[in-house]
Amino acid sequence: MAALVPIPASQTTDAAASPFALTDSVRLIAVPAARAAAAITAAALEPLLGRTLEITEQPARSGDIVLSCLDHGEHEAYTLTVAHDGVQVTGGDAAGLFYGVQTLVQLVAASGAERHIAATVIEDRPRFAYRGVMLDVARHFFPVPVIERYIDRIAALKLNHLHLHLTDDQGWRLELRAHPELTALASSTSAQGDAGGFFTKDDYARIVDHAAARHVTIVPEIDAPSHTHAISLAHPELMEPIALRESVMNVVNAFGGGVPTAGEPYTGFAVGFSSLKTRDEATYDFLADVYGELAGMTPGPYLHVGGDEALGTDPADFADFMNRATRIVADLGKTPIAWHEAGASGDLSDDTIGQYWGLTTPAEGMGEKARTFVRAGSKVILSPADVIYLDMKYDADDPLGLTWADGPTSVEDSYTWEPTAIVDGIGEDDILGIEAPLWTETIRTAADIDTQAFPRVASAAEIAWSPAGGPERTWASFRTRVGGLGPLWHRQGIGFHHSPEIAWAPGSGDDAAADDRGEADR
Ligand code: TNX
Repeated sequence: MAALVPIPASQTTDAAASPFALTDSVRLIAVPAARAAAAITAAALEPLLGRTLEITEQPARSGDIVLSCLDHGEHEAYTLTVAHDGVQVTGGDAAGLFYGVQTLVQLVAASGAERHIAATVIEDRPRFAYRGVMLDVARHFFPVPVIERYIDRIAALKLNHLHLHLTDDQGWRLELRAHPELTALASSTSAQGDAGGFFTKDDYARIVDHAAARHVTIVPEIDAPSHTHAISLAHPELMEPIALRESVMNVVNAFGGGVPTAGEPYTGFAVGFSSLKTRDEATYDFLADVYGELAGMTPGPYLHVGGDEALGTDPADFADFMNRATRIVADLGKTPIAWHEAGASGDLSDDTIGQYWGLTTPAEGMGEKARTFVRAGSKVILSPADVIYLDMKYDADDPLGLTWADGPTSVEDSYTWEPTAIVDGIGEDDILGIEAPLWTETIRTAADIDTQAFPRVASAAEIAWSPAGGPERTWASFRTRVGGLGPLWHRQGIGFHHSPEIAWAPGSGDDAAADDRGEADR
């Protein structure tokens, strides 16, 4: 059976039936509603086939690939039927067809020199509605083409949300008409003293459109009240004095980057030293402007207000701040998302979604904070840092990445956890989904993103999409199936980490990486 990731909800294969042969006469048949999917199918299949594919509305002939879409079917679900005389992909809706096409691309990629695909019937639908990744463009900035490529690659794994961490101590990365001084004064550097950058409003619109065409929703985050040192470069009057607590100095001593200093860009890794003035109305006027303009630029339902690691903010002030910030967002017609610490605030907008970033075994109090969102009638997104943080090292001696979250995090670690087993009292129906964040303190280039994300982002995709407990939902199966994607990823130019844990198929490239790791004689 071909290697599919994420593994479908159900697949039956008749080993005795003749396979489908992808011959030179294959055409793509698509009704107008399936045109977008047909173009994506053609773009994905043509490099594999080495020729262009005809797309037509003509009645199908034997041997064609037929793409169609139900009028009122199940959101994101699809059926894919492969028989000797043709292939049919039927989406419950346009998103479902898009996912069916991604499955077809994996089947074709695995079809070998003979281009034979075994007869099969796949009926598939996601486990969780929210299947996300986060990219921190504040610690290091990445331009639009890099973001678009990441969107393409995650969408191919049936992930459907990209959370952009747009602001932090190290930079403000989104141009706003109401406050152009933020990007003018606070975007020119990144962590480690690297060059910065920002998205213009046009850039952001391009990202949103590119994502929408691949059924990916952009979730923008303006982190506050801490992680806000960049704001101080443009609006020192909104900021409390820098709080140089012991934990800040420990990070400064371990990683360098200097002591955070008022009026100067920060390029180190310390957290929790900055805070907006939470008792000053000017802060809320500023946030109302920022959220208002951002909401207008963002067609998706969510706006992330941050709320993590406000270590220098008084707890009562933090609570008041989060209560007000989530209400401003809700009043704009958006659903607020906040990191789980905000669960302690007591009077958040009821619809606020909590994002849990503790470990798979919650430390004291963390589970309780996450449960408050559920008690208010809302849901949580799970990002347990010790298994899904893509910025953790794979191995202790990796040049990239951090280790604070019980790292290193092997590919097996990233795969072998169950969302309903993390926080007591947070079960299947309380979980909106899962998200794999990539914080970028040590991640400086597009190639670094590839290395850290692939293959572990495929673990996140399978946990988010595939039903728990299926016969193939095992590490033994996954390490072979992901290995089967190696040649496709290699052809697509993804510089994935050739982890020795994975059974990479021939053609996955970069055998030298295995040699470097002393795996040559395996
Ligand atoms: C914790 S997790 C952070 C980030 C860092 C990350 C590094 C969370 C909500 N905050 O500020 O970048 O660790 O792994």
